[in-house]
Amino acid sequence: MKRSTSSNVLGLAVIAISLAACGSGGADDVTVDPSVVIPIDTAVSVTNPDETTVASTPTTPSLLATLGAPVEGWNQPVDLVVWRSSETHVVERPGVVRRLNDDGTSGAILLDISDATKAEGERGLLGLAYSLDGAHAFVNYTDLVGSTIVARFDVRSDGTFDVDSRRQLLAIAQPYRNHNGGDLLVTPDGANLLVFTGDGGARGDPDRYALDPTSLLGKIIRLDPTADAPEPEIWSVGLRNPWRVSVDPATNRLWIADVGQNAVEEINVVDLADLKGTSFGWSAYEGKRPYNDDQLERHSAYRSIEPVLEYEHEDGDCSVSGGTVVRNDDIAAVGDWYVFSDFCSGVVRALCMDGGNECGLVTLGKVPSSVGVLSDHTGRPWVLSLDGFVVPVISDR
Ligand SMILES: [Ca+2]
Repeated sequence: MKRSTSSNVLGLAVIAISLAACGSGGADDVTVDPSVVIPIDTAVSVTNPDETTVASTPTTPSLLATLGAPVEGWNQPVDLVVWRSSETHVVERPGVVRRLNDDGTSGAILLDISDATKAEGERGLLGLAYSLDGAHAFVNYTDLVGSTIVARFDVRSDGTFDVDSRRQLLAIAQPYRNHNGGDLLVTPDGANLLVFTGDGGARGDPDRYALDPTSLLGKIIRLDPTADAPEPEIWSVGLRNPWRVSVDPATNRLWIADVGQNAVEEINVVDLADLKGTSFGWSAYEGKRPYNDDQLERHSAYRSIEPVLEYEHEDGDCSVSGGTVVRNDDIAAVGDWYVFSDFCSGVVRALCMDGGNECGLVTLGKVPSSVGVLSDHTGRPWVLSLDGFVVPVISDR
């Protein structure tokens, strides 16, 4: 999907002239209605299929990106993580981590814990993160009774995991089968391992865990990545089922896609430096809509983070899959473009944010059963499909 200054202005100029031509009836007699002509240095708005606008000036945010060819041969890929800034590894939900080759094919197996987890429903090996030096890996999976486990492994210089080095850092009992969250990341300063948990499941947060300060469900939990027995520290509350998170290294902002209940999906952005003490609202709110009134007081004790984007369950959309900001020299981008998808509709979209303001929303294509869009070590985003393939986001030039 192209969104560039030149094509937008050109399109408008053609429309302006043809309208004038229709009115005048002859090429020799073309007069251009000044009210239709839009000077090139004036901001104009172009409505796109998602009913949002893209401002069109020489400094306009723009994105020249599309979807490449799918690459098959994967088994339920759900996470994609950069190792040592030089390699990219992919998590397969049944319990395997493999290297991503440059062409998108699956490379060597680096970890296999398929005997410790089971991929069913929303369970399995769900997340992976590395220490900055790549010497340690942190994984998040559901064990054979469905509890959430965060464990650490030593990583050898060839990228393979030392399975005997496994150390369990955190275990959280899950009251229901769904909403296990499962993402984790190490902050760019290397000082924090953040674990993202869901509200424990069922529907509507029946036991009110998400804003309960005594529960580890529905939270962002900070662990000391260097500790053998880290004390969990709650940094944020109010998440329902955060599904794929990422940090934009250019801005140090954390992007969280949080799956909604029956009405709205949402995307949240927060500076990592401002994360501690925040609430993402659930289950006092679903998106910006009040949900459980009895939770409003709990939510008000925190700094509220409202979604930068919410979209309704319509036209097949029903479950957001985050999401990464495009930072790749091959893909022409002006501005901060966050690429994400919806698992139900498969639609892959890019959202432009300028500070706190939306500056565009475009559709790149469709990937069935898309469970995430994440950047490799070159900054290229890949769309992961639970159906067993990956799709690169490529230049549309
Ligand atoms: Ca929220």
